Amino acid sequence: MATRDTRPSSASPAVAHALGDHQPGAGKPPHEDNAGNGGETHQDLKPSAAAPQDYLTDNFGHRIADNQNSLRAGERGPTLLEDFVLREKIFHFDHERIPERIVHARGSGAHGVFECTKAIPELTKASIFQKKGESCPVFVRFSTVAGGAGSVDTPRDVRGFAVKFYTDTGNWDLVGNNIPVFFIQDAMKFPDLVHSVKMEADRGYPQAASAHDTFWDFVSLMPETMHMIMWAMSDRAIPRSLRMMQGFGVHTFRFVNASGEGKFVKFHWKPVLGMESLVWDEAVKIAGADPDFHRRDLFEAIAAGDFPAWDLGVQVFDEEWAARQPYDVLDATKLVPEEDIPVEIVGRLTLNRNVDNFFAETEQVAFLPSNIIPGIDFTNDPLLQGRLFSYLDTQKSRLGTANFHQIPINAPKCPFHNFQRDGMMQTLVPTGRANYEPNSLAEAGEDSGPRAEPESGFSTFTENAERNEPENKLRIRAELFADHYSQAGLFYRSQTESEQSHIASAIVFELSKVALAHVRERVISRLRNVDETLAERVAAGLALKLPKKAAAAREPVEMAPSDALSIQKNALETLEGRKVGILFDEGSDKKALDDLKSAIEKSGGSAFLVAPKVGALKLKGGTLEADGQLAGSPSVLFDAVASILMPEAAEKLTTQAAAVQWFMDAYGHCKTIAHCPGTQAILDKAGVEKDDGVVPIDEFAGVGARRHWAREPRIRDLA
Ligand code: HDD
Repeated sequence: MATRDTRPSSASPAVAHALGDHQPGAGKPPHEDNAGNGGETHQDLKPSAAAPQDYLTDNFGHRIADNQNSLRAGERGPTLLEDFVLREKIFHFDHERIPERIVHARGSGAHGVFECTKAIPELTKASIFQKKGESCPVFVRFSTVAGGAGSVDTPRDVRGFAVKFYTDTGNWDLVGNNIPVFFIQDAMKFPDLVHSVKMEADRGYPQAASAHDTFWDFVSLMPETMHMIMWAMSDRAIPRSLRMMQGFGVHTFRFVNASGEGKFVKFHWKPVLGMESLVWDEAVKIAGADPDFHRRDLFEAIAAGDFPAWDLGVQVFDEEWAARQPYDVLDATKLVPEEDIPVEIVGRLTLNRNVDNFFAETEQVAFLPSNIIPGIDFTNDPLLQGRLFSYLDTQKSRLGTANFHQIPINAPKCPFHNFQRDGMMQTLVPTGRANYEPNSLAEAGEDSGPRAEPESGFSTFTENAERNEPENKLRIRAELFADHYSQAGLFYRSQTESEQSHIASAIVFELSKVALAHVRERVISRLRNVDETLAERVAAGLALKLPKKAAAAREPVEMAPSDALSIQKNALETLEGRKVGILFDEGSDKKALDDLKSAIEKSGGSAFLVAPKVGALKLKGGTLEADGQLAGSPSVLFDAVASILMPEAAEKLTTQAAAVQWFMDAYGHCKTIAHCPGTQAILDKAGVEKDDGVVPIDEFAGVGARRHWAREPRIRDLA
């Protein structure tokens, strides 16, 4: 088998002589052979003592003598077709890309571990929930939905939250989002939804944005989207970090215990670092300052040993309870309020290892909602049922072969054996003749292969009232699916005043990008069913007259507000996992900087030093190098900012737009600004007014990195 080793090699032209096989002009070091390039391209060669695996080879194991020059007929002649080294290299390069995911193309992944923290054998026989302390490896991929693989990390969008548990009874893929409901109720509408939100078909834009005609046209005609629209227009859709967002299995699934009893279950991921979101203006600026903001944040946190973690919670209920609710639990546009069915924490997910290779792991990972294990089962949610087909199908088109399960990131970590054989890119080498069943080859002393096992094998839950209904074949939705507004209103009314204004403003922003007047109007006419005040705010924000209220297929019902749905009501007062930017310049007090940095680190945060120049600057009490240059480290990249500046330095910085903007943005994004008295000149220039979040350095610890939302109405007009 070919050794694929691409480690960089150390230089020694002498080896080429020893090998004697470089050409043309054997006898001269290869870099002197580079006719026409002034000898500037030089070959990076191994010393003669190098082990065989250190040599560069082609894919069939032939050692390569020259990795710089193609084979040509003479010094200035044409390149020869016989150059198999060149042809193989270019051939492989030409095929490096595989089709990107049709949705969720942009993603970031990491390895980790899931540990059961509370055994629940009475609810499920799933092996990972049988014993406290039981654990299994996991791979998680977070993603945005609408943009292509190279798009930015911070658009307003839903985030995918897909977890692959490699359990001892096979892989379980919980392919969820950071929002507990979905836009549509039936998989039949998925291609339409996705077409509408992606770049418009004729013009090829906008990329990674829902603020355009076709999306809102679809939304305005599909009132079942309204609940998810509330979430997508809320701060949930602009998370500060992948480490600081919740995750949800979305659908109602089933738990089945060892006695065969089934209960409904909904899965929740609760971030240990708490929830945190960006301000819209900040998200837009981050897209320019660091398009990889979330990917970098996740990678760096794991690399630094700050392993992000989530608690796995379950909401469990039975069919009788479900039947009494004013919504249908099989409808993916509905949630079950935590106040009605509390979330019970049963496990913890910790991401503790970055991928070794982005393509091999994050790009090739294939999640399948159909991957479940004994103890967990599907329900008749029509969206889930459609997904069970779609993901298997898409993997074949993306990864090119029915053997995609053999790619290491997709293969289970428990044994797997069956009678499936052959196919493109088959990498397993099964032995023996038994590739069918039943067979009696054992009687001839041969290996007869594996057999089905009714006891521990997966068996579908059957005592299911939903499945015992008359078996008419109907293209129809259940009655309660027609209530499109009650939970949209529940979400809106559960938010703080500040969060409500963010939702209203986001809808105004998106609709202001919609050129079709009738679409704007129709959206507002639907919003009147969600909440009259929201509809009024949006109409006023667009300077439109409030249109007639849209007819509702089913009159909404009043639901008690749920605090669990608000980010701000659940904000943690912590510096943990948060990043503080500290601005300094020549003459700043080094001791004060060191003290501040260590206080931040002691509280679990990280400090990032910013200065106009990154090289060693002379400070009072020593020299210091910055982590980032001011122009490349805008304050949008930090959760809070601090500055320690001499008055002269601050005065000088008042002429630097990057410095003024640094404070202006931190203030505008409602962040804590801790400063020394010397900074005042630049604060004045940036229009920073004193408030709860603008504090002297020594009060920083008490205020931390939380946002100061009360400041916002003074800074911008919100709808
Ligand atoms: Fe989906 C990818 C989540 C409905 C069809 N979906 C995909 C990913 C996530 C979700 C997180 C990315 C997985 C990864 O990181 O590789 N999708 C959801 C959720 C849904 C949902 C939470 C509703 C509750 N999806 C949904 C429907 C269909 C699809 C109704 C089709 C009928 N989804 C796909 C897909 C993708 C996908 C086209 C693209 C790439 C892939 O599957 O592997 O098959």
